[in-house]
Amino acid sequence: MMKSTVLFGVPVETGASQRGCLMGPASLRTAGLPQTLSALGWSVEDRGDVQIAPQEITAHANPAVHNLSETRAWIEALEPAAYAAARDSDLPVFMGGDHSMSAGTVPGVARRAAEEGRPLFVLWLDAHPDLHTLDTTESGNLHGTPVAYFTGQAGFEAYPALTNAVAPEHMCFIGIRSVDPAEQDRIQRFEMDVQDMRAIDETGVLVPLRAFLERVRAANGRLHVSFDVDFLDPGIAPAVGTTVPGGATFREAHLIMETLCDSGLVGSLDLVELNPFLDERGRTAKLLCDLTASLFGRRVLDRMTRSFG
Ligand code: Z70
Ligand code: MN
Ligand code: MN
Ligand code: MN
Repeated sequence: MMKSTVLFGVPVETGASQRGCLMGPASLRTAGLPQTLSALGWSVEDRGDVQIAPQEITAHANPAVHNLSETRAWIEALEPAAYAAARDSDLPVFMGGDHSMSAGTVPGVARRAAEEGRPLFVLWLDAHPDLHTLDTTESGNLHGTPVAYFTGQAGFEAYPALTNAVAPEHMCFIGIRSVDPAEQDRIQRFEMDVQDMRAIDETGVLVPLRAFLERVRAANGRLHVSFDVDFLDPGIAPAVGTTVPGGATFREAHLIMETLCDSGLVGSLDLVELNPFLDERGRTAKLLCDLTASLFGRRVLDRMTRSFG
């Protein structure tokens, strides 16, 4: 039976500090993402872009918070869209869009996991843990809040009520290298599995990744991967609003995607924070396509039939 993927675009940029992420889905399509997955033998259905209606401004007790009503509306639109894509295909891809969209996609996928009777695990590949609540964010950029929201922390009365939270112990973060004090407190309080860049340098990416995948497998879990462009080093992925030096290399990122592919555990993927306005001749969009291809089964050599040695 042919494996299937449902794609949709999320042209949201109201969670980010700079404009441009709304062009992310168009850039991924121009780079050939749907055709790349078809060529790997997948059945591909592109459902187009999710849209929201124009919103009125809503104030919040934290005056830094901005674009709150847009974020609410995106969460309300994305939760059912992600749920349906996860129900209808083996490995849906949510093409962003800034990272605030994961406050909608992850709960949607979590609802599907609950229906299957499986726990949802989330691998967060990012320079940032995105663990602010609406009360602790200092920038007010709501792409810094999705993980605190979908793990069920207090302080999200202004977001839609959460139906299916992700257990904090079912999270794994890799690539972290920019953490605010309030986020640091939450990481410690909830004993979340956070692999910062120092840990990656000490052990390589495979040690923590394999340990996490074993936990997912042992729990018969479903795995969602949320891939922020700033996980990558800005030298190979310039199309991102906040560049943080010391990111993942081309080879580390491919190795992670190939290992995830081999695990067979991944049930959904976010591609977020691509800002095509800042790209150089489409190179970041093309790199995201290639990394997604590795997750969908592209490999350099067929290791089963490699014959000498
Ligand atoms: C910082 C904040 C952030 C990008 C997430 C950064 C948040 N913690 N930036 N993703 N690109 O403003 O809350
Ligand atoms: Mn992020
Ligand atoms: Mn980030
Ligand atoms: Mn558990």
